Amino acid sequence: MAPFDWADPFNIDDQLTEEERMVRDSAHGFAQSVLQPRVIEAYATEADTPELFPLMGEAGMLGVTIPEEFGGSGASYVAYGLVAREIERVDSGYRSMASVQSSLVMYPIHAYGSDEQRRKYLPGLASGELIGCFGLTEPDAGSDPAGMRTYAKKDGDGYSISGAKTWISNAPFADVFVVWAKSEAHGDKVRGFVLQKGMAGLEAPKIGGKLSLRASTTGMIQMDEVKLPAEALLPDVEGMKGPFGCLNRARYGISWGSMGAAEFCYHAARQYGLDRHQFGVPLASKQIYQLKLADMLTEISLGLQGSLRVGRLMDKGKFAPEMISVVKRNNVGKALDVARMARDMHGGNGISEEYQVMRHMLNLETVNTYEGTHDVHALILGRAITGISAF
Ligand code: TGC
Ligand code: FAD
Repeated sequence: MAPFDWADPFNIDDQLTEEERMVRDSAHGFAQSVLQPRVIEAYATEADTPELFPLMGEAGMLGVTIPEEFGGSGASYVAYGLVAREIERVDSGYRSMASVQSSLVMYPIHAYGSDEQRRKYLPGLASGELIGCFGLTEPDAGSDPAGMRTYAKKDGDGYSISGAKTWISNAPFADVFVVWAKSEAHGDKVRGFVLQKGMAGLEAPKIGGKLSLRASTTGMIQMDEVKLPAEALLPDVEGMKGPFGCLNRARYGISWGSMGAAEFCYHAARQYGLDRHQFGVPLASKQIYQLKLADMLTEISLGLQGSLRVGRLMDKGKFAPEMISVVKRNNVGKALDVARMARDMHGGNGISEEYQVMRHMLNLETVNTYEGTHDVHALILGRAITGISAF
């Protein structure tokens, strides 16, 4: 018989390689020493913190799966998931900053870009010297990104791109913009373009007043006849499978990250219940309190085990996107339930910034919506189960 660990019920630790444990421990150290001391203030003030990118880069948090020759760590998708989990244990917004950079900017440049584009952008993005953003969503095209209006006209040897993207993480301070548009030169098929800060006609205003994910900066990308050279096109992908291929990676990372946020809330609720006395005994001695902790432990163990399985399949190149829909949808939904329970179990203190559970709860509302809403992932699965598309 093995001992039971309330903090690692299925012994995930035992299922990791030595390298993955090292990556996890170093991500944990970085997140707790660099991110945790800043987050309460950054969230309260909706601060812009581009200075975190070089710190993340130096700590190896960016481009975990990108080969070392381009500045990445050349590590596994499981290692990438472990990094997301440790960063999101602190805040979903910080994980967003990192996962957009790694999965939505570095991945497409590596997978679909020319060798010249890889050499030009990837080392700077890996070190955090350059900051990237990913423009897919538009004011009138969210869950249905194929309805995008952003259009790249032919312009000499290059392109002239116009349109608006909204709800774009990192955009207001980004140097590199991966933008998806319908392209006249390619029969109006969707293509990816790499834009750079400072191009004439390109603006990226901030969206203020968010009540969720306040430690991550979000903005629009406004493009008014931005002239692009031919080399701005990502040459190796055409159609919606381009952006969706990036989303697969980011959604997978979110499945781990959301479990990190849930673990924070579970651990906090456990400790609070042991410390706080009512009716002359610790709250943790009450059956209802223990039931909630048992539900949290169960969902977190199952969620982590599911993500680990999907990560191992990704590392073997044997995953289906629907598998990612299962873990993104389930883990974020369960993390939101765990965070709401933890908020309740803290009583009045649960609404205070000091106890942090309400910040996680509010963040997870965004995480449940972005990268495919909870219901859109149900429809992706419904289509796979029935063969009928209900979008
Ligand atoms: P559909 O007809 O199903 O497919 C069109 C083409 O795309 C291919 N494809 C995929 N390829 C790779 N991976 C996937 N997951 C794929 N899903 C589809 C498909 O094979 C087909 O290829 P081809 O060669 O035959 O043309 O596409 P649809 O337009 O009907 O889409 C349906 C739906 C609902 C699944 C899709 O539109 C969807 O996923 N909507 C959600 C939108 C979304 O997730 N947006 C995210 C924006 S980015 C973001 O939120 C960043 S948040 C910051 C952070 O991550 O921290
Ligand atoms: P809608 O698509 O309008 O959905 C509204 C509601 O309708 C949802 O409940 C949805 O589930 C439901 N719905 C939609 N279609 C159907 C259907 N067919 N059947 C049943 N119900 C349906 N995007 C980027 O491109 N890059 C980013 O970096 C990025 N970062 C983001 C950061 C933040 C903080 C936020 C909030 C969003 C971000 N997004 C980003 C956008 C995000 O991906 C979209 O918000 C998301 O895809 C949902 O689109 P929408 O907001 O237009 O909602």
